[in-house]
Amino acid sequence: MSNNHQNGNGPDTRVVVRTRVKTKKPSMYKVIMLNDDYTPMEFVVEVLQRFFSKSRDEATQIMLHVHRRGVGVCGVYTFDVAKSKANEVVAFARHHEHPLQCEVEKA
Ligand code: TYC
Repeated sequence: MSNNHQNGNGPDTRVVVRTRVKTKKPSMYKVIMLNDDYTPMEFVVEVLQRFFSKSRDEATQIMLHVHRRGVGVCGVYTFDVAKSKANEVVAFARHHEHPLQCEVEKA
């Protein structure tokens, strides 16, 4: 090929290919807790401390929010961690014969 037509795309043009250097950040997912009429408030507070590392005060605030509004966020995690925590909470509640429910939704 003649001068200034190095790639056949016309004069003084180049094809630039840049390899991706960084990996994408993982999507994040909320663990949502649902209200019900039977699970004791104290049990919900204990769950929030045990599985979501909340202080007693934070756990109480979240529990009261769920009690009043019907739903609340326990924490935000990668998909696998969010699913595991939601499953562990429901299993723990079942073990204690409470109907407490947790769901996972995209943040
Ligand atoms: N509503 C329950 C009660 O009055 C308390 C409760 C709060 C239950 C939050 C579930 O996710 C929940 N005992």
